[in-house]
Amino acid sequence: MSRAPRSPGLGRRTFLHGCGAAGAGLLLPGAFAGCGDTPAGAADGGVDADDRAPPWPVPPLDDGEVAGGVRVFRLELQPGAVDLGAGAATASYGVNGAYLGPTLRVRRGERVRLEVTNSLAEPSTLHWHGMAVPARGDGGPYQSIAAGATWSTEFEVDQRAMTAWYHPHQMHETARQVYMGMAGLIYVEEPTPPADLPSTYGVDDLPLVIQDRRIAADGTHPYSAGNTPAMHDLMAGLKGELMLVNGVPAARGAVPRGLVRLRVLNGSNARTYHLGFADDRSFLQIASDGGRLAAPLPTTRVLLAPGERAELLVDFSADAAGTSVGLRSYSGEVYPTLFTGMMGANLADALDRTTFDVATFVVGPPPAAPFAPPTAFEPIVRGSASDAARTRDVTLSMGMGSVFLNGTRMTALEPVPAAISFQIPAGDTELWVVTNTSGMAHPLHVHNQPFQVLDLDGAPPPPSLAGWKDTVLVAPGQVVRLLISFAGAPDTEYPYMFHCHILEHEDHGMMGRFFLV
Ligand SMILES: [Cu+2]
Repeated sequence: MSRAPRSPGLGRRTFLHGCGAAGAGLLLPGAFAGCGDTPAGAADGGVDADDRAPPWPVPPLDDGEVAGGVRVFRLELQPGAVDLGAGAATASYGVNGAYLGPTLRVRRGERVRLEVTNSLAEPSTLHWHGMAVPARGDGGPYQSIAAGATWSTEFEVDQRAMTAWYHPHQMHETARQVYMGMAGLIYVEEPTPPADLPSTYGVDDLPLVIQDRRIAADGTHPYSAGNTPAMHDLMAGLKGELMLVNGVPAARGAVPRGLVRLRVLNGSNARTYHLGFADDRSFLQIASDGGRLAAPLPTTRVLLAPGERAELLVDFSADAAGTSVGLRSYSGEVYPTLFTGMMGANLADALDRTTFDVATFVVGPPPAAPFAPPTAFEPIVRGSASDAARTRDVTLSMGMGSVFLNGTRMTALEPVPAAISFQIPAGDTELWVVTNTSGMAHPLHVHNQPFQVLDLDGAPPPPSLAGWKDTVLVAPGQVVRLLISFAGAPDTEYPYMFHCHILEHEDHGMMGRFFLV
């Protein structure tokens, strides 16, 4: 197993913190690359010079190894133990480490092979969320990897620059396996990095994998061995009050006193975040799930449901060195639209109704070469309903202590009810009318190709939803129409999946499949 290269963001103080935990027999998630060496790049970005803040904790960056014209990544699913702040060991799963996994960097136009070795004592998978891949290489529930086995997929990267991610998609076990810690980011880049955006990993291009956890004083959680989440947690989706960013509780780290690019993934099982800064500063949203927006969007909030990503540009140049800037979720502001009626009120928790802290940025010295905020991107050609060859209805509902998709559930790989097993001619464009009749919001994710949100309750999407998406939050009572061009090769043997990305709902069968034929 090749070691992922160290990222420049893992500097001296992170490793000291991690080493202390490792000395006690635990691996701290921030200490992915182990202890002992200080990366040469740590001082280059200037972020390590501030004595009051450690570098921003990031997963290691993995560029794979190029052999025979193919960029090969070797990923191992493995058990571990982490201290998530309880002061006790939490049994975990990770990818090439104890918790989470490396950030994989791939480039448009190149061939990539992903080799996944399952060193767990149970079957699992890795799904490439947001990646356009052949159905048999999608890493969904039909590509289960037995304990001890190695599975691989090879494909050409043929999509825009964007931020994707990977996580297990094992039938009925996704929520638990992700909760245990298996997830990581995939950076899809153009062949040459963009000159107009900060893109030095771990310095001014920072991943933020946001997860909430419910960890007891003894380090256990509702998915620990021997535990089963309560029915209420399965219905609401398991939420907790401990915020992790990149696997680190109360994440805090330095950023350069300039323009910083944040690649934010909501990697939580069930919680939706309404992110903004404690001082309500404006920032630019530059990308949604599927890549750049049509133009940088000035805003003070970004709503992220489980599975969704956003890229943000935050300007710290006007902040004095040493200033702490909090990242928060203003969840209470969106509570009335995400939870309605008696059912919604019952499925929300205290954090869903309030504002809470997620992470803290500490402003360090200015960068050597400052970036100017971009003012324009390439336009996005918007499709229309008349582009669709046909219309399909997808109804998300809850009742009788369960979740439903088109009135039924996918409870096994076979047989699958016809209402949630679609045959779609490859190359066709379809209009999906997604209706949520329940009292809580559901993020619908469609595998493989991105889609456009045509409208929400008949109104055109706000700019944050007008770019390319692969996961869309559908509010209670809302009707969201999606325009999806099903690119990819026909395969009548292996399907792609679409499902609610509240992982407990997915595991309960709020999921369907489609074949490209
Ligand atoms: Cu759901």
